[in-house]
Amino acid sequence: QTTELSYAERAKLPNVHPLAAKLLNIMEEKSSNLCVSLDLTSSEELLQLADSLGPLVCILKTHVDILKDYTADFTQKLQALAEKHNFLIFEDRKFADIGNTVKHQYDGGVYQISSWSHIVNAHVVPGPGVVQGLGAIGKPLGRGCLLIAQMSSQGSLATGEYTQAALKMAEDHSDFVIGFICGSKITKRPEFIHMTPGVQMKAGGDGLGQQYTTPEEVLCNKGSDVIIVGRGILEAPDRRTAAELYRKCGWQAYTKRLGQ
Ligand code: 5IU
Repeated sequence: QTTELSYAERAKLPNVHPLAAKLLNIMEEKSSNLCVSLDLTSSEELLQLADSLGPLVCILKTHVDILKDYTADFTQKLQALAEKHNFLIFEDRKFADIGNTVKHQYDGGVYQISSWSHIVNAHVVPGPGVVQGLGAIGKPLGRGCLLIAQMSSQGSLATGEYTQAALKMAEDHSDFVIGFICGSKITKRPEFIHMTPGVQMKAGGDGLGQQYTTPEEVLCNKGSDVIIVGRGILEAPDRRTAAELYRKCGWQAYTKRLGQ
């Protein structure tokens, strides 16, 4: 019988990445393992919702390239909200090129992602160069990266040996990689954080390959740490009420897992 560590205990582990520790402490403080995915096309709407849902979430996930009206002012304001409500920003950029190219994509271009996003993610298909390239930019800034070990979509090729290769890449670069996007826990090492998209109150799909699992299933049975919820909140009649329901459900499932 191994006893499961709490988020707070994991934050204190000697080998934990400082950003992972920060996230684990935020989760404990706010009683939230909810990452909201604000897949919206209007900056104003996104910022208003970030202000309203901020107190309920540990992470706010963006797709900055779907905004129709992006300006640098948007990221300034989002950073201010992250400070105000104590959440981390995760730009779901899914880098997937050679090291030299992802360096430019992370640091430069229109969005200058490294300057405002605490967390980014990457596909492991290019091999370790992708993490090394991103790390060259992100490490000096104290940023962290999630490796995509599995995907929530139907027919995903990220399975089996591919998933194991993602784990190995994370272990080899634990000074920058803080965890995984995955459907279920892939390593017992408590320093790594597992985050799972494709979460709604009812299992099912969206007709375009997305597959949904419930918060209880993801946190209790699959052993993941963070639920990522988009349309389950965005398409609810009252988004704040829905977010609070996901937060509460997620926290209850986590405490159940701890056996409390
Ligand atoms: N997302 C997934 N599955 C994945 C990965 C990312 O759904 O495997 I990697 C993103 C896509 C979207 C959000 O931004 O997470 C889920 O949104 P919905 O909860 O609306 O399906």
